[in-house]
Amino acid sequence: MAGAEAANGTAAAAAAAAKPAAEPAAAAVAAEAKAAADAPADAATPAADADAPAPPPTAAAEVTEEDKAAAAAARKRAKNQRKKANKKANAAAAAEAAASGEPGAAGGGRDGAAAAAAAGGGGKKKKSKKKGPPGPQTDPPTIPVHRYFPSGVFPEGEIQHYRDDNAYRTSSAELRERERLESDMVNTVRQASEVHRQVRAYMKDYIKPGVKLIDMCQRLEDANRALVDAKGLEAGIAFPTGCSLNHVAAHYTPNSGDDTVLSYDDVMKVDFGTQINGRIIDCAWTVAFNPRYDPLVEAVREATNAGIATAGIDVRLCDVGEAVQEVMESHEVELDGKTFPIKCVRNLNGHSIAPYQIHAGKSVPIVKGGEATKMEEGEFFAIETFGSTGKGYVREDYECSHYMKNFDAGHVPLRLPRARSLLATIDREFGTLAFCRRFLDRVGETKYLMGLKALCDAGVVDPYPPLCDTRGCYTAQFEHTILLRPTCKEVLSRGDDY
Ligand SMILES: [Co+2]
Repeated sequence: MAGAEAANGTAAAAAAAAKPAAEPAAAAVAAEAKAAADAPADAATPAADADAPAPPPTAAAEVTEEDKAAAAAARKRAKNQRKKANKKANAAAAAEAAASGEPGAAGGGRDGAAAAAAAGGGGKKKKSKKKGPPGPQTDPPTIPVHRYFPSGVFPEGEIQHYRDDNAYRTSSAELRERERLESDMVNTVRQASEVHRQVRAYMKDYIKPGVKLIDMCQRLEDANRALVDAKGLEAGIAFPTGCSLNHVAAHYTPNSGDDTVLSYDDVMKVDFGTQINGRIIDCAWTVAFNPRYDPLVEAVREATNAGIATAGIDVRLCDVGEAVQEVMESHEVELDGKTFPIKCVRNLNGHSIAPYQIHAGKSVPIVKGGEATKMEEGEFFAIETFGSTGKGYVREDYECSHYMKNFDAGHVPLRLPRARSLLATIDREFGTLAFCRRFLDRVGETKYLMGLKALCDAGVVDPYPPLCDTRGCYTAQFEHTILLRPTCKEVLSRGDDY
């Protein structure tokens, strides 16, 4: 999820003005949608001290080679399983098209081998029993990731060592001891990371031109819930699935009735989150089928990695921004015979993360000239960068889908009964985590737009409308969640994909 520059009153006004032309034909009443856009979009990101409910420290858990191997094997099994399922589906479709009745799904020896490999790991295990190792992952996924880690220890992310004045941290026994106190919490967030990796691996086989975005989001969210073993606010989706297209950089997810279909020439940012005990993994990548966008996508991937490489304890936020911009703007992309410089989207940024708080107060700029505030030991950051062929500046536009309770809003008296009951639902289902209209639909809320508007007007809930650069341009994003451990920087959400 993107951090947008705070206090953007002008953007809200512009969005409201641009509204009528821009409304997608959703079920929403135009007046209600406009009202939502009129609500204060002022992102007063408070510096909240967020050491909320951390689990008590217990024995330190170490990731063994065995655990890593188990994780790799589980991923491989899942991949084989997906490949096999896809082949079967393709073969079945082909057979159907030929109307010959010949299934032809037996395929070659390779298919058989894949099937054997997929089944092999599990042997004759039954997944009906809670005990014992599970069989291969199903398609769609239904077996929680933790069942593949019977030790309860989840794989470490990518480790990057601190440099210069902080190089001593790598081998400090004292700091290592301090780290052990947090090992349960870190293991929890690693579990969320593993879920994120497996959800995206599953979705990468599914996301194709022609898919309806609302179906894609549904599938991704179902997979996320199943793999994390969702349970109320204890474990589940951390925020709505962003699938912003082209000049829309962030905060778009379909509302009900939105029939947008992904096309071969779209550039889509898939931004989704997983949380366990409020520990959020916020991680995103860019999907583009047409290879003409490769230079744009690569520029942003490199820029995000430059930001990650620069981040560290005592590093000034402005220095991360400068490093990102340096890399991003060393790239260009040619589209339709015209060369575009790739610009950083200067009013989008990364952000610190705290328990149940996606934007915890510190912004990580992606251009130079930002704040000199320093990153600190123990902090989580979402390092995310956005590149654009447009102006490199976003404003709010289109119908709003994303909302979130204001983390610092205390008790606010509400007169409207519908607002009060909606707030009760929000408190129960999402707490201070971000949600979207589809999530309200799914928990049985109907005709909630007026109540939602009242909550926004009262400042209890903030709307987060889509953030858009100029029409006709393309934007890309990559994002990872990192932890500044005492002895090293851990890129929690790193996978073999990005
Ligand atoms: Co984010």
